[in-house]
Amino acid sequence: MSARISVVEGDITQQRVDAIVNAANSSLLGGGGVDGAIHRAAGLELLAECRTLGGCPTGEARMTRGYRLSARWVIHTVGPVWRGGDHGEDALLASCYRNSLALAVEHGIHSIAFPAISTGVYGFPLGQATRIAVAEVRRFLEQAETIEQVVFVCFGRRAYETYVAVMGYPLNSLGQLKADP
Ligand code: AR6
Repeated sequence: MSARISVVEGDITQQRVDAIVNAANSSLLGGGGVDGAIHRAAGLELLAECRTLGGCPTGEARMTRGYRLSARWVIHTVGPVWRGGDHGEDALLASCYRNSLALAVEHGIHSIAFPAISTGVYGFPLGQATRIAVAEVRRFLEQAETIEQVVFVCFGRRAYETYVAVMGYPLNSLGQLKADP
């Protein structure tokens, strides 16, 4: 099971996978953070296709082509804004992962990369978001045999170390992986 999930530190726009997931807002018309990076790398055709979609509610996902990205597809999902934790944030974040993976299965996607949805501008606490991400992906993969590879792409050392710890990999005193996952 864990052979199908990996954690890397880097930029999601550079991932060589079938689909990358975008942490979008409900307009789907671009923004800052990973959303801005994906739109910049994919080019203006991505925005043009997004305009045809009519937005996306929080917790759901929509798919477009990847245009100038090496990923053929972009799955846009809208994470919850953190409002203290009592506004359904956990369940909404979990549904972002499930709905993104369900779209991937529907479209025959074998490899998919996720950013840490909602943990930037939307303020979701990183540790809690990471536990939800890892649990949902693990659960989904138990019944989705067509997905061969899920990559968690961490932007920066802190996110990387959090994912590695939640995945249960041993780290040495320098915070490096002792062995490949
Ligand atoms: N590759 C991978 N991860 C990245 C990259 C990148 N190139 N750039 C940032 N991250 P955020 P959110 C990480 O703020 O919290 C946008 O304006 C970042 O370090 O991008 O879901 C949208 O339009 C953080 O860990 O998304 C929405 O309005 C994670 O991606 C709003 O932000 C998510 O941070 C969504 O907020």
